[in-house]
Amino acid sequence: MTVKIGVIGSGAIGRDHARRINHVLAGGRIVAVTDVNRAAAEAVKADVAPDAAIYATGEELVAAKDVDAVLVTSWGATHEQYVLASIAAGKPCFCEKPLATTAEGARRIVEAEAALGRRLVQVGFMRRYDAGYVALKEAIRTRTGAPIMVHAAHRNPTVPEAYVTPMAIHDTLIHEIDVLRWLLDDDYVSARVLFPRRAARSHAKLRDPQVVVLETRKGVLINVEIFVNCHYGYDIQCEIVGEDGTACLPEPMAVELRLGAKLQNDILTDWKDRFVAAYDVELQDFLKAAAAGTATGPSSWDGYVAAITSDACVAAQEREGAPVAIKMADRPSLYR
Ligand code: NAI
Ligand code: ISE
Repeated sequence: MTVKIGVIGSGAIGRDHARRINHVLAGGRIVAVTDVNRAAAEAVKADVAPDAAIYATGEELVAAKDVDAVLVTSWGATHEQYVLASIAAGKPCFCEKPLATTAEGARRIVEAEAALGRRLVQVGFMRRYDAGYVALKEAIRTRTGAPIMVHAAHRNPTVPEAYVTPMAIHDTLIHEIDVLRWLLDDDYVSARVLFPRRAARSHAKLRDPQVVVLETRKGVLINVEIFVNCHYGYDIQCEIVGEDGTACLPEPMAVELRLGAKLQNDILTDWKDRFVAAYDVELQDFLKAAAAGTATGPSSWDGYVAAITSDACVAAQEREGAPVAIKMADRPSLYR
């Protein structure tokens, strides 16, 4: 079966996901695109999705008879309305992170899906599909013994001028928030944020870098450095310290060079390249489940937990160094 997909938001990642569905993966076809900037939708149609009809709004696209499933890749603040529309239409929906920009918004999605009683939503937490993180999870299960601490880093070479301090949480740390609770099979109970001196490439509205300390229900202490203007590359690090040993996220494959009296290899500079294979696998998974009229993988509940945790981390930024408690609603049985 070929799942007919509509894409809402055809910017950087919308275009890339449309490309992979039409040109890399099996089982899906882009039949509809919409973007508030019509030129962006037209460019995606011209470049990667020639069969797509262009719709004026996301709501019309969701309602279209020939759209079987929806990809929400517009700006974060618009995700909730399209995910709710997809659930109301009974159509599987892949939503890029964040599921919603407020915990209440994510909760509304959880409640709508739970009321339906069937999973329709997959959130774009692609790291769960990255071969390195999958191997790390297996090492925790079979080799390191129970985890005690996690040391992680999320470094971007640069971010746009409009990127401000809370975005380090909502836009960037959110990947660690999801993947670390999945790796540890645990949940968070508190967050703290510490700031060293501001790096020279930062600006008045961005305190960069910062360190987030998360504590889990099982007593694991996690520290994540977020440094979004690190300049030298896109660098994701994760080390688990367990009872019997440690395990590190593998580096992406890179040719080792001996040049000019130096042993060296290149570091990637773009998230698109760092997680290219993971994006392929997550969307292949989405197509497979959508063909059966459902969704698997990171759920609305995971999106809700990420939203609650993000809010606590932003509150912790404002209370520099002081802990902020993280409290969840009860988990509906659909997500147990
Ligand atoms: P972008 O700005 O390049 O593209 C977003 C597009 O959505 C723009 O073309 C904009 O005109 C359109 N748009 C905004 N509101 C809309 C609406 N109501 N209806 C239709 N179109 C609308 O942004 P980018 O980088 O593609 O990010 C999009 C989403 O994907 C964000 O939520 C972001 O957090 C997420 N993302 C996820 C990544 C990952 O690693 N999983 C990587 C990059 C982005
Ligand atoms: C971007 O939106 C992403 O999701 C990337 O994976 C992340 O590394 C980056 O910091 C975000 O801005």
